[in-house]
Amino acid sequence: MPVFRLTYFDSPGRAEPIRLAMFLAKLPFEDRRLKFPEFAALKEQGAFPLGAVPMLEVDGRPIVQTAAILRYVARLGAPALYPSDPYAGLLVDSVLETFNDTVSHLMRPSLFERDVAKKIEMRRALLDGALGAALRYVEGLIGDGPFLTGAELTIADLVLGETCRQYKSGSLDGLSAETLAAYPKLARLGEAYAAHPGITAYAAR
Ligand SMILES: N[C@@H](CCC(=O)N[C@@H](CS)C(=O)NCC(=O)O)C(=O)O
Repeated sequence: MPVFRLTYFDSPGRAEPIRLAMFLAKLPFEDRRLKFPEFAALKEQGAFPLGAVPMLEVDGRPIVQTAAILRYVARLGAPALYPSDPYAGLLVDSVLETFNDTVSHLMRPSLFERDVAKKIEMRRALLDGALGAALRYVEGLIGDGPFLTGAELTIADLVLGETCRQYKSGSLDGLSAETLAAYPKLARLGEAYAAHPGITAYAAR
């Protein structure tokens, strides 16, 4: 097995689904968590191929792009995390792109807004617009549940489950359990995710 080092900030963000997937896949890895000044200094030195993290070093070779890393981890150690059925795989990939690309870009300005009232207003506008559309889209993709493609947890559920957890935690002003209530399949997925034995084992480690 290669030697793995995952580099990210000391926060969940894009890295948490990767940390979870590696835990579920039983792949030992160094969980390197940088404070922002350390990240900035390393970025300046060219440590990150595209200037961003997460970055997974595989036997020292730096690899980036969250969704690609997630699929690699699933292929390597936890096949159930990525469906063998092509259509189910399409749903998983579409959800990953929706969150890693569309939703991340939408959320970015409000993450940097320091005025809480403005932040909440920005998020209200997002829910009325493009973020609401993204959540409705994902809600429409979820079948009989509890997870995106059925009974098995996939890498897309790690992203969706972490999103639900964040909304419910109150850490994102303007996004809450109440927000999720408008998307009942997503809310139910979030509950099934929080109760999944692999996820509770990760939380208790
Ligand atoms: N397409 C990349 C985007 C990575 C990304 O935007 N990372 C952010 C953190 S979530 C970052 O490193 N930002 C700091 C910077 O760009 O200086 C992925 O999916 O992994």
